[in-house]
Amino acid sequence: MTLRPDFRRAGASAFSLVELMVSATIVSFVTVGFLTYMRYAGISALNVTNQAVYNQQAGNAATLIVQRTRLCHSFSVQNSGGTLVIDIDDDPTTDSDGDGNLYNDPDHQETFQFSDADSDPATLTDNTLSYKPTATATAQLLARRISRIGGANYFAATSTKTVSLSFAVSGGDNSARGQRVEIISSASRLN
Ligand SMILES: [Ca+2]
Ligand SMILES: [Ca+2]
Ligand SMILES: [Ca+2]
Repeated sequence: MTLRPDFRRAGASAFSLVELMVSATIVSFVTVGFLTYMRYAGISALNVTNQAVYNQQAGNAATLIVQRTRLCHSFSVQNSGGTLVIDIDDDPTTDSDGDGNLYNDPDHQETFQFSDADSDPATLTDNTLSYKPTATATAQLLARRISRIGGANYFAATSTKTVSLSFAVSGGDNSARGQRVEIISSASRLN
């Protein structure tokens, strides 16, 4: 007896149309799953990057306010807590106001100001924090999309030496999801 391979059965065991359709469906599911993962991984990475930017922006602004306030010899909170004006003595060897104190001269003023052009706190686009290094200097933008934290004023003098600081910077001006960083701090003058 001679044994021969069954080529007819071998041909019948190749992929059928149904098997091809099932495998194609599985490949489609895997592809869609991978693309979905990549999309949300990209969004997540973007959110992390944006949050870092907001953190840095808010932190830098707060640090500048604290550092400059430490150097002033007096300050005033104006505009219902929206403006902080600090008085700086530029020359400790000169008593420019002639009162016998070398360190209390109003040689120049610096201004930190929270602005809301449309007077609507809910529209964040025009809510800004700016800094003027002198009374006549052009205002520098420190942060955008500012809002209050609760009902607290941005600035509040807690004593003649210390001013409290409270503000939030929110995201949302691009495709990333809404993010927010809150700054609650205080600044004290050393002079
Ligand atoms: Ca002086
Ligand atoms: Ca003086
Ligand atoms: Ca507004």
